[in-house]
Amino acid sequence: MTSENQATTAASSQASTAPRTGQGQAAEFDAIIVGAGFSGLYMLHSLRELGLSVRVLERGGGVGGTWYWNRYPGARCDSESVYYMFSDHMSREILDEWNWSERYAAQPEILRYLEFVTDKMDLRRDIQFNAKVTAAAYDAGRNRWDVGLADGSTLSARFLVTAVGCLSATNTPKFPGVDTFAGDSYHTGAWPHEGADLAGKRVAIIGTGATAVQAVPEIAKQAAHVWVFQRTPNYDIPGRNKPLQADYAAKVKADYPDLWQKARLSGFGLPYEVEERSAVDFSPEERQPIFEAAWAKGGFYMGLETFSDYLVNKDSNDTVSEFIRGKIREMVKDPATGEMLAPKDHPFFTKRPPLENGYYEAFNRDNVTLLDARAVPIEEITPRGVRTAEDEYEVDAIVYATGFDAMTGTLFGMGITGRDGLRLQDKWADGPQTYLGLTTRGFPNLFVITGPQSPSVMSNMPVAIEQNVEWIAGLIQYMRAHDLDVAEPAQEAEDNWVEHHNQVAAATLLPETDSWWMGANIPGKPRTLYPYVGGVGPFRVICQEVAEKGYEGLMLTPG
Ligand code: N01
Repeated sequence: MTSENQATTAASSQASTAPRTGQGQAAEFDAIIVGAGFSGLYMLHSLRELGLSVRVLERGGGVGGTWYWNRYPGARCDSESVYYMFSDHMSREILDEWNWSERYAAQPEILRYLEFVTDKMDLRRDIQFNAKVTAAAYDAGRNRWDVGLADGSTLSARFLVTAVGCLSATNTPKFPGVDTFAGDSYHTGAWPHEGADLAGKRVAIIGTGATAVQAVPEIAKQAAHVWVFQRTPNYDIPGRNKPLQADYAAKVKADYPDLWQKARLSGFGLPYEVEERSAVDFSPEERQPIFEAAWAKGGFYMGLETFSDYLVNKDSNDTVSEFIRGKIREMVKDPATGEMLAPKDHPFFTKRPPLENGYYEAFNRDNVTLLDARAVPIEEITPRGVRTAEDEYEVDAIVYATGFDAMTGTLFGMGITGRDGLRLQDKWADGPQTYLGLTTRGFPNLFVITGPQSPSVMSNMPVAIEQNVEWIAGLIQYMRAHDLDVAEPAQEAEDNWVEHHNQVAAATLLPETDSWWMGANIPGKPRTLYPYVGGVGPFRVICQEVAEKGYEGLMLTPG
């Protein structure tokens, strides 16, 4: 832990919102929130506004969540910075005051932003750092959640809100010999705070997802040689990162009221101009300039502002997929490497398309070698490096950019137990069962922010998070106003939501592709689409209607 983090921890140990504690009893709160990233910070602010006593439990030594842990070289957001922040719903003042330096902010700047928000909103005093939740059990008799920490202490609360992020449980494949490597091993999602010295080193990077696409160009600049082990190539779109122009930033600030509203009602939480049209209704000559314009603009415009049916129409998707393959072949000098980097086994956007800033160019360097880990899989990790069926690559460091046990990994790791001892992982053994992705039957007063079956990762995250948090806070406010103590979805409401979620998923091309969105990256994980793909705006409307009907679908009862 850094000295800065130690200081933070000491300061935070004095929580301000006075818990009710008797001798030998657990500290009692109205609400416990797990996680101090974007979600946990806004949830804390919202519940404090309602006058609740709240404790945030954060396993890290500081705020930031994703941005606290993911400190690998090149880490930055893939949503444009001006939309990757809290809206005026958190604070108009912060929105006005904060200025981003780049089109896509890098990790240190996003972390600084979250620390700024934390201090500005005076949130730190209710956050307990280095507090890893190991158990959370619902006691129906007391209508309370008892929460146990790794240090043996316990706390309890009426409401338990998980704000643990979608990508917080790292996944390191169980290669034989993984623990025998004599050099340095790093997972991008748990990067050392003091950094990793890769200068002049021989480095193996395993994985080619959005993380590796950011890390490879930066590591290649320092390392003696980099071997990239690619199992599946992706459709990487140019990010075209650049310093943020002051006049552009000023215009966005002036337009924020409209832009946020547009983002909230959009498909993916971004205020882009989406034209309802299919690529197949245009001739190749008509499509080309549309593709070229989006390619030149950079960012998710390629997926969101060209044609609107890529996820439901394979023929339409084929046109954009072929366009991107052509661009990749153009950018990479060695034709064989370019061909290896061109994805052919899945349609565009059925895996999360990474944004690249120098990824393809990195393969034009003499010190970067692409290896086909699909054709020649990694067989084992040895004390010297990585061994495939054909060769052993002797390296000084291995970087695992191998992703996460997304969306359920961290939740299951917290030991959540509901009514009658029901464990969350048992209830969801065949896949998540939720009502709106926010609640699940058998777990009264448990609320999940950006959980499975809500838009979550299918959205620019802050927009999805604000909607989730405001809905949960609205429900708690409603319960207090009506002297209701217990909220739990009715079986029928939950069944209907799961069915709707599955129907929407089945109407898309997404289930065909092996992706972490489908749970396919973790052996044994139920294969289902984890995020809700019906759109951020439509989801918001559904949730609003539920609230307007007195939280229809939830059984709300006095304690
Ligand atoms: O993880 P991934 P990630 N042998 O799961 C490979 C978000 N994000 O950390 O595709 C060999 O996408 C695996 O291969 P394959 C974003 O939502 C956001 O890169 O399964 N290879 C794949 O190439 C993103 O989608 C930002 O065949 C193995 C890679 O490891 C999500 O995080 C920035 C393997 C894992 O890719 C996750 O991205 C970065 C094996 N045994 C990331 N096992 C922002 O913008 C796995 N792989 C904020």
